[in-house]
Amino acid sequence: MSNLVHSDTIRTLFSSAMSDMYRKEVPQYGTLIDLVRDVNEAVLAADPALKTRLEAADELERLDVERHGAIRLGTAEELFNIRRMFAVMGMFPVGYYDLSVAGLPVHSTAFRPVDEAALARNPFRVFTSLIRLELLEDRGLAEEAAGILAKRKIVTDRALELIATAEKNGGLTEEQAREFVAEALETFRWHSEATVSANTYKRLHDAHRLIADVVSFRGPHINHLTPRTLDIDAVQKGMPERGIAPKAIVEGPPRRKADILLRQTSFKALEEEVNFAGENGGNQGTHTARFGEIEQRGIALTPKGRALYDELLGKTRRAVAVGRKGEDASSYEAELEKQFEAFPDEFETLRREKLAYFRYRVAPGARSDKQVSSLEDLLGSGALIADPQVYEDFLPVSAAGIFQSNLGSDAQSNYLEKANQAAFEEALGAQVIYELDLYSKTEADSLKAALMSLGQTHL
Ligand code: OOG
Ligand code: NI
Repeated sequence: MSNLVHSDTIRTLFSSAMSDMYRKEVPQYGTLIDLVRDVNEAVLAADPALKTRLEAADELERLDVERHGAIRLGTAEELFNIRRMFAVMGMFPVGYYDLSVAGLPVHSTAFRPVDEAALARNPFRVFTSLIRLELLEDRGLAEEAAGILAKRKIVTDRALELIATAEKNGGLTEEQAREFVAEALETFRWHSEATVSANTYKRLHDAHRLIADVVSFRGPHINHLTPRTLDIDAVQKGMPERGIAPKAIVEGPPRRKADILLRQTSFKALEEEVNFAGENGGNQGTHTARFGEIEQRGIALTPKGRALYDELLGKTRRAVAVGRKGEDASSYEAELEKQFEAFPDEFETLRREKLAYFRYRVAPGARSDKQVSSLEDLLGSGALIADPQVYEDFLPVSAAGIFQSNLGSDAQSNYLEKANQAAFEEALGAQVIYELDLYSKTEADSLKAALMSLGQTHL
């Protein structure tokens, strides 16, 4: 069927519809987008070499559309249907994140495009968490919560029909795609009408704020959208000047010359008016869930690089813990910088030491002449270029920090892990893709193609 639109097109329609909706729902998000645009423009103007590199690697165009969002789901069935919904938009579950390490009763994946062309067109991702009622101590409350969740339907009937159509026909027509996006948006909309009474809300909230956030509403409201910046420290600094209160520290690695993985910061959740269910039209209250976040993405690390990252971050966190109100934030930052002196800060070294993933390409105009004896010779001669591969995924410790700060605390804590990937995949109805396989395949394939076109297949 040639009249089907590409899933990338549906994702782009959807991500821009989400952005418009969120801007209306959370005006501070619009302010943040403006700040990020100003910072990105200033960075590119001050660093023409970076601009050239991003342009050559096809990174510049997607910078403005780059966003991720997050939702929290209540049941296995919800996760199952959300997976089917995202598949229509070319987004698949990548990675398993165990947030119980931070004492949070959720585990998560990220729905995102996986192939290179799709990522280059629009990398929109949604960090998706499933609540784990089995980790609640109060079994009675857990059962009550499960009962409330069993009654709601988060995907509209029409969206379910269109999902089935897409599954059957391998896609949607343009008209169907537009209707699908409008229907899908309904799932992520904020509802100020709670489905529970103020009293039930309070009991859920006392058990865990996350539980109240997931269980008390009709659907999994999108809780943030995140633009990508080229200088997160400038955005962190610029937020208070525009009336936005950032969390105490930037999560992830410290500021470096050669950016690695992911750095993230957020502004605190808004207090929103809620109408609780009950007699006489219920009663008013408030709920805090929705916030804004900014990310700066660096190079993806190999298992060896990731092990070094985890080790240095662990050392930092054992040495200094940021308090609830952000106490000790500056000693934490100083410690982080000190620990990460052990992480090479040149892309060249990261490549030689196999700490990070690259994508290879032939230099414009490079010819295949005589055979060379090593890859280093080809790179040295300038015929072959290694571009850093952007890390497209998330980090569990950072994600926990973002969660915490929006649950009202900057406190850092470490708990025992209770990962259960098998249960998560059972609910999902599919296996999650192991993220590092994607980067290593891109590296291997790009190298093979470049060597082929340079006539150096013996390497
Ligand atoms: C998700 C928090 C994690 C990220 O970017 O790591 C996150 C949530 O609060 O639901 O968004
Ligand atoms: Ni996020």
